[in-house]
Amino acid sequence: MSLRTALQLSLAALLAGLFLAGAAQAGEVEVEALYKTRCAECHGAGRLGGQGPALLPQNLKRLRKKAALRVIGEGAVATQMPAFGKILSKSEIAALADYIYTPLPQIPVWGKEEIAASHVVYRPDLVEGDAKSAKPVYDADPLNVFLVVETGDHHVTVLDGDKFEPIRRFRSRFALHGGPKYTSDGRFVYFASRDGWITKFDMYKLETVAEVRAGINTRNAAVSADDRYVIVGNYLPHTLVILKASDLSLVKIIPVSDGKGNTSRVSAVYTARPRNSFIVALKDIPEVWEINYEDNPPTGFSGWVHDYRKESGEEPSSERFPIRRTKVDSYLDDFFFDQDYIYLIGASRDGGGQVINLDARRVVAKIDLPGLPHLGSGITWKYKDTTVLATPNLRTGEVSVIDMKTWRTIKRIKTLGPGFFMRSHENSRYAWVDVFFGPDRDAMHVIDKQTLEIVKTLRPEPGKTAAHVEFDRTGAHALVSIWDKKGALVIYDAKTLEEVKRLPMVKPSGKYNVYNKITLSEGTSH
Ligand code: DHE
Repeated sequence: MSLRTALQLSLAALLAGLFLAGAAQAGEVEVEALYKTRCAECHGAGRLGGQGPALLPQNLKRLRKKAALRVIGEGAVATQMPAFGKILSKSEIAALADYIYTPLPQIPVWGKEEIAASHVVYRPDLVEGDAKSAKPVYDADPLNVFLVVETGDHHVTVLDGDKFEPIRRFRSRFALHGGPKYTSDGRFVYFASRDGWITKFDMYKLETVAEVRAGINTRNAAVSADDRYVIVGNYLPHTLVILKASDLSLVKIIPVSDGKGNTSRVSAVYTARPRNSFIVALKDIPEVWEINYEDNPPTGFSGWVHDYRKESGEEPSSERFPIRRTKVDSYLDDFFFDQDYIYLIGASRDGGGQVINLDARRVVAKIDLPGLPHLGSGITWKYKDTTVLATPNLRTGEVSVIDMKTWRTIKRIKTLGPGFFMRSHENSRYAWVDVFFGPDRDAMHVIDKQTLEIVKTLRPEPGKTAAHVEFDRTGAHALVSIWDKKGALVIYDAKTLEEVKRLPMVKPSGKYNVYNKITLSEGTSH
């Protein structure tokens, strides 16, 4: 364990101790007993989740305590969460809220047995996919279908991308986060929830095939280029979990450690198709990992040594999934690849960007990136005789445009506030960026990719956050989310920038077009 982690844990333990001592002195509620009778059935005896979400500070980070008090008192709409306001006193509700924001004394175990016990195959007949001649159960072009994740009531809408009509709407796991990941032909898709659930869904039959809980607090998941494996990166516990993509059974758990006793959360894991590998950024160890998933990993390739297990003295259970570790200048929170997957462009929490050559295994350039760039939603396009990378910024109201030959910032486009998501399409002259934070969060900027100027600022629904754009297959339409419980999906003509259609939706967060994702369009996230 690193010194920083140790200090954090001791501080957390101290605070937890102070809280418990205070509560005991006040002789108020027996909060553990209260939790057991009122909450454990759905949220798990150990607060690790069950039918309801996990109630740990790490999983609740995005729910303010005030909102938690309200949910306990009033219940949550469109969920099984009942209202306890009439059964429990105000102090009991407050004690429960404090309790669920108190860290557990130690990182809970989520290993082989727990993962296997959570594994369910609902449709064994669909595990391998059925006949190659299989057809979707709907008429729409399966490659121009969108999945729209509606986080307001934890549902997903399958949307016809030609007619912009919903085909099916189904309940998802609680709090999906990150982009769902399609197999290379778009037939299946994998969702990851913040609570660690991975769901495999059949895009033709519109049925859930299998589910497994791969972690307690998960970052994201990726699918191998050969469609054989799904990898899951966790915050809790500090692991990477490799699953068989067909039925989601467990293949391997990789503890994330530097071999010297320091463990780390996973910032994110992505698939690097041309490299037949997964790339992993770590939050607490300044390293990038590359994990090869071929049956016969390249041998004459210098550095393809499973040095983590060698250093840690652990016996390798098999030589599959060798790890190649690259030291980086600081912890990576967020990153982005060039289209050839040779360079990784990373941003760290202390600011600035670094370019890592994945073949040379070293940092080759620094990038001038102020604030907190959100490289995860960076995009690229051809500009004059070069290719540029553009990224919004979570802290400052600007989009940085970087020349990928020289790694110099060639323009900082001022926006009305910090942005979260940026999008374009090969066939569109525009790039779209939201203004996610501040008084102008209902605004959406449209940038001309050749003049690098904002040409229009749309306000799809004044007063409500407009965020996250995705184009249809041909780039003719851009779909914008109105990020509100009484929200909508607003479809624009991508050339005239006029609204074409509006569909009511419940806080639609991201939307993901099958074709753009499986062809790794330069205008979208991968
Ligand atoms: Fe995300 C993607 C990290 C907060 C909505 N977000 C991602 C990815 C990462 C990430 C690493 C890429 C995963 C992938 O697609 O495989 N997100 C983080 C954070 O570190 C951060 C800032 C803090 C946290 O709570 O984890 C964060 N993210 C949020 C939100 O608060 C958002 C706005 C609402 C929510 O649902 O949680 C949010 N993140 C999203 C969305 C994507 C995403 C919609 C997928 C974007 C895409 O188009 O691919």
